[in-house]
Amino acid sequence: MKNILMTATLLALPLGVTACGKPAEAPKAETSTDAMADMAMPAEAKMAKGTGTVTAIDPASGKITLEHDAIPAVEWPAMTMGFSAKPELLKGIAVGDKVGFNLTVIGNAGEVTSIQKR
Ligand SMILES: [Cu+2]
Repeated sequence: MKNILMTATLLALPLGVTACGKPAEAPKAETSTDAMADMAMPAEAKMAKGTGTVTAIDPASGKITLEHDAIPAVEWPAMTMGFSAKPELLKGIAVGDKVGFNLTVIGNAGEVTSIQKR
């Protein structure tokens, strides 16, 4: 009986954080954790357009959370997730706004490069 309970507990473990798109790619050898080094890998970056609703925003730290519609260009289903964005892009944007936006996507992370109210 004890073994059955332990098995059930293991199966109930959370499967990890929600992330966009395909399963994580195999880890690549990286010698630097510097953000600028990551940005210097243009082969990994994809451009995408999306639409959605702002659910949280933090202009001071350059973060925005969007409940976005599906983004076929990067094979993302609709979901709510956080993006980085330059603080000046977020001026005039508020929680609840319906927006259209452009992204630079690297792996499962996206940076908003432009955003407009719809
Ligand atoms: Cu997403």
